[in-house]
Amino acid sequence: MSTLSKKRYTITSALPYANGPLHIGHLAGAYIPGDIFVRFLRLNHKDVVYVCGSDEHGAAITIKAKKEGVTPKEIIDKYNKQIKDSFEDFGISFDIYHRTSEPMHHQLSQGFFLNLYEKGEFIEKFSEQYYDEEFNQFLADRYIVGTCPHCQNEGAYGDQCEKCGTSLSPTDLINPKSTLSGNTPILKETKHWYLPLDKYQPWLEEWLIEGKKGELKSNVFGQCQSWLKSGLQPRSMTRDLDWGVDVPLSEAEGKKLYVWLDAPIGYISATKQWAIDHGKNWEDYWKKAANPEDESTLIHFIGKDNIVFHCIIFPAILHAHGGYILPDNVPANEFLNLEGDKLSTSRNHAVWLHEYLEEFPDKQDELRYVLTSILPETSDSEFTWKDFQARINNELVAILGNFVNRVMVLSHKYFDGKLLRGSMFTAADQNVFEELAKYPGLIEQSIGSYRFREALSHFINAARLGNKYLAEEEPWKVIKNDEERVKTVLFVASQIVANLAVLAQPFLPKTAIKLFEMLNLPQQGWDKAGQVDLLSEGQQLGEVQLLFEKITDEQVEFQLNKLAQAKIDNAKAASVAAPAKTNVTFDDFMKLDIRVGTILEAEKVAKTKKLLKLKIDTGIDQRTVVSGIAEFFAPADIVGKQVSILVNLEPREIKGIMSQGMILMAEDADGRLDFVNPTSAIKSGSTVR
Ligand code: B3M
Ligand code: ZN
Repeated sequence: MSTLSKKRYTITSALPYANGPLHIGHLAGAYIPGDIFVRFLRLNHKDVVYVCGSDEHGAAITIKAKKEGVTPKEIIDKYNKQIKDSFEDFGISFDIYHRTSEPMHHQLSQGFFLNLYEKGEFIEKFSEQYYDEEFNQFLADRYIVGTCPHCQNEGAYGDQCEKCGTSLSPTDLINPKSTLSGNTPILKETKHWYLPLDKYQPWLEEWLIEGKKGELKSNVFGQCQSWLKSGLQPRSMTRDLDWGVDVPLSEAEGKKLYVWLDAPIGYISATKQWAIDHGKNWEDYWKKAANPEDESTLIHFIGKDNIVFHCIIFPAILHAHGGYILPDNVPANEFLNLEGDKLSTSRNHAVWLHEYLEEFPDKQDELRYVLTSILPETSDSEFTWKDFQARINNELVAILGNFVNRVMVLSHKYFDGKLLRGSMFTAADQNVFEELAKYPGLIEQSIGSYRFREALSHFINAARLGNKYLAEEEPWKVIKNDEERVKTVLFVASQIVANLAVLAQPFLPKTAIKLFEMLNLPQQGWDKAGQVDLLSEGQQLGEVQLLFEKITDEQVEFQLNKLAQAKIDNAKAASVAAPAKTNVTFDDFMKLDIRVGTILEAEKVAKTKKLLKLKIDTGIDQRTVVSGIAEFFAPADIVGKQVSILVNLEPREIKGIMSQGMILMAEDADGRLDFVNPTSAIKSGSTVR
């Protein structure tokens, strides 16, 4: 049975962490695809609930709160509102936007935990976990970073490497560091409750690998396959944290549920709240039914970094609990890049939705259009402002906008906006109707297989068809000698506009509304798409409205400058001096014997890029020092220069040369070096204190 032929749907888009504003990468990942899909289902009169909400727990929130010096509650309230507004502005049509901080969600998550606990599903285990002694805190998830053992990414988190997508445990990290203090953590014992994913592995293989082969997108299937291949491990479902859902066991006081246990349950609690608000039964959308035909079809729209949680961990939880439906599909997108670089919140390399709306008010559909046409469906893709301009100017303005505008303006000019049938349809008219009738099916097929870029290109091709028809029929010329024919041409062209209004609805909701208004036609469902009698003879068209405007070079320039400025600001911020190291005693300092020396000889160390071999007069003796300054100083330029040299550093062998001491260098944040030396000549061997 095709994905689109079911009767009921439960559609989710990933719950964004309420710890910062949204950018275009979010929209392109989980929200535009989800929204197009849902709008399409609604147009087909399906019983559908589309849920989302803020993910308000976990280290993502507490770390941000600490950074801003406010409480986690202040963070979630602030960003929940901002995120919710952005979604609304861009027409992401959730039936409910919930919050995981709601008491109802806490209860439901605790209920899930207790259900599994009482069935004896968890493994209870004392184990050694990383602990930050300075902050008196266990370090899980985003509180700990280190090198990923799979891809060597140095910024992998304690629960996941966002670069290769692998799910990790803190103890998997190479060279772990606390993100609180930057220190290397110690190990300390603590008790946690583990979900035995290894136990569910055979079931997962059957359900996911055998059951969904050919159904899951290949990027999703591939990731799942490789995790299962490397063997699943038990995963802790509890954390030592002070923010989150309490573990509902008296012996677990002070512990919280793992955020990735409670967050997906957020989809269910959101549905529950929506059902309460709308007199529905939430179980219809989540529970198995006696007759599988009656069960809802569950689809999760997410970004690729969330695949493991939606394809493996959450299904395992639902399976262990029992009674729940499982995801039918998880059409995850890859990542969107921006102007040749990864989108980055911390480096402010992003197009923020709230800023876009200030700079381009009323251009929400334009951004939806551009992002849909570059969705990272099968591999990473890239947003550039030049491309944004080109797609809007050459497609939305030149094709869709131009066609609609000509039809409307000519109809008003020649016939006061009244639709008249005129003479008989010609072969060209029949032909264009036949062509037009193909598009709804094409779009449906693309949407049903989660190929939204392709679906959008069918839509714009339908507009192209209209443009071509008009260009060939040339009503502005024909009007001079055959008014009846012009009536017919504009009648046919208006039917095309009406079809475009129907077809635009999943992609460009605001534009679709404008089109219906211009036609004086109520909104139509998908069953009307492809029909060529949506408008009847005598129909009075509404007023001409401007659909799209060109994006100017100045606007592009402005955006590019803004990104360039962010780069500069970022570099400046990065060059702020590192905080002082911990204090040392005066006695410790006095142990260092630093002297003024003079460089007598300098030469490059063979086969190295950075090293110079220096002969230095220390006043005490003449000695050899190997120093990593070759990238900044040519040997010939530094002979005779005075330097500060630590003379009682233990000799070390570097590239086969015994280095006796170390010369002191000043180094800036960009790694540039300079000597630390007296401003006037002073006798070699003078002490530096
Ligand atoms: N909050 C993670 C993310 O934004 C996350 C998704 C939860 S979906 C249940 O990447
Ligand atoms: Zn990795």
